Amino acid sequence: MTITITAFERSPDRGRGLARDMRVRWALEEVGQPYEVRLLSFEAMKEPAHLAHHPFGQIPTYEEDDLALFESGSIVFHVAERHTGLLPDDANARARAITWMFAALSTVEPPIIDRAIVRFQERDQVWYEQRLAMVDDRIKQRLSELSDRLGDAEWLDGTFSAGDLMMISVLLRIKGTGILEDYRHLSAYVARGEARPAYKRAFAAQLAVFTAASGD
Ligand code: GTB
Repeated sequence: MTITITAFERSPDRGRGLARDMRVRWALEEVGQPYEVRLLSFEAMKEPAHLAHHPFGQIPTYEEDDLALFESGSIVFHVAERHTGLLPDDANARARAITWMFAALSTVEPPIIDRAIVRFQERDQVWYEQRLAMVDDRIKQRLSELSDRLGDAEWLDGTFSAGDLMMISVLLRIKGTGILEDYRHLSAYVARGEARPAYKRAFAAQLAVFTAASGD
């Protein structure tokens, strides 16, 4: 079985591990599955060959024999289901871990993405500051609720799971903004994720792509 994922040929995050191939790489590293990477330019992402795998012309995609998937959440879920290490065996614990994956993607990530859109696409608008403050308040509301739930536990529900992998991946997008840093339990939680050997291997692999592309 050969697994191939797609990633940016030159990531706009300059190798900071924020593009969504990172969460797929991390999942594959956690379960010990080797993978290959097909690097794509922005132009290639919109060409028919890639659109056949991803209707929206984005990365990441995932190919395994005759299976082709898109959407990082679906890909991580697939990896977690097919291999041991990211979902508990107990049916109820498994359902809760999957719930945390959905929570990360559909409840916590949207305001975090809104913030990036405001900062990069709406900066020239007269209402920029007001809108940014509004979006930041929404993020803080979610972080506060998440922090209350996590408390000083190591992971969201017992042992590390795909739910943690996805939640930490989402939170990393606001690391260094000062927002995450106001929540010490969440900052420590993210740091625990980053300290995992699988995360480090995935991070190094995506950074190597950027370094090679920029000739650094
Ligand atoms: N919901 C999809 C998923 O989870 O897989 C979203 C996929 C997505 O947004 N892909 C982005 C993409 O292909 C790359 S990761 N964009 C090109 C396009 O839409 O044409 C998003 C991303 C991009 C850049 C940074 N950054 O520079 O920090 C972070 C995250």
